[in-house]
Amino acid sequence: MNNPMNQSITIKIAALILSLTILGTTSHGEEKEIKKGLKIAFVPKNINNPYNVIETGGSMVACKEMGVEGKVVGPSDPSASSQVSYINTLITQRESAIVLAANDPNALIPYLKRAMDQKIKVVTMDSDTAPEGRSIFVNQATSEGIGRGQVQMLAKEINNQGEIAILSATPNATNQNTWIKFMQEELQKPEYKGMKLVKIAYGNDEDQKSFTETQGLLQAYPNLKGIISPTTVGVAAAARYLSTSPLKGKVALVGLGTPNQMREFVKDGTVKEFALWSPADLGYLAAYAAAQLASGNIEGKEGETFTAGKLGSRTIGKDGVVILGPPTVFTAENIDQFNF
Ligand code: RAM
Repeated sequence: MNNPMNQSITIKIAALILSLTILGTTSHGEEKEIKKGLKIAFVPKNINNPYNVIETGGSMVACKEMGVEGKVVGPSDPSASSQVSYINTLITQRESAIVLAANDPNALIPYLKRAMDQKIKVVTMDSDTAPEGRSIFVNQATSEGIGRGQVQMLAKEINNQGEIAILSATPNATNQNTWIKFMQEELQKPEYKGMKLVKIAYGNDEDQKSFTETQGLLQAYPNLKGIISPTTVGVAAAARYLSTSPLKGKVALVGLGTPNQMREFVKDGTVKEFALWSPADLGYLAAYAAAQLASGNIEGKEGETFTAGKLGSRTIGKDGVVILGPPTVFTAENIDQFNF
């Protein structure tokens, strides 16, 4: 029984079983550790848009869960030139990662490349740069689905007939411009031949400018039947304008809005439906992606997977894109179930 030879065989078998178990778990993608001492900075398009506050709020929740030191910095106007000085400062502060909602697809690339050259990981969320400016883009949903979905929503309300306009955010916003491209493609379909896009206006994600632009659209195009506003700031301002105008209920308005900003306009009949994803979950997912990159667990390559706390496992797609999930459509029936 106490034969030392037997004992050594038993120990070797035990070690073998243990190593097989560890290998087994690894090949099934166990939760890889987040490095200690990471510092991640979040730079939204601008800091005074309620959408961005909710989004980066989600990022901070994720940082807390992971034991990461997170902070939010950024300009008050959604322009790329205003984001530059924040990026430069974050490079000097030697952050582990920068998570950015880009106000322009190209203008920030030299600065982001400088960050990446200095081993700072770069992730975009909400609004992308060209792929060479970052390792991962955390997209809210497929851009194609968002863009085409907006046209389909409006078409339903106006029976596929009439002049329509788009009230966008800033002229250079990567996300809105990508969605608009897919809206224009969707409008080429034969079933929409009775709909005509007469104007794309820009409210610059400023409440007052979006309000005035809505007024301008309605005055310039008296036959306008519908507006698509794929920005939470724009759609809320357009709804506020329409809600006190004689055109309330006559000109349809759809878009991407937060339930809390849109609730009163759904209740008073100005707006029938609009869509959005959870901005907090978007910020949360981007924080996990950045921390996993900065921990060396992923590189941003297609097919890699990583875990993102309560959102579970995510796979990186083509061009380093990670998708949050399909948006929710809000109507009078379900809006009170949401509070953000
Ligand atoms: C605004 C911003 C943001 C966009 C949402 C839908 O808050 O432009 O980038 O994703 O709208």
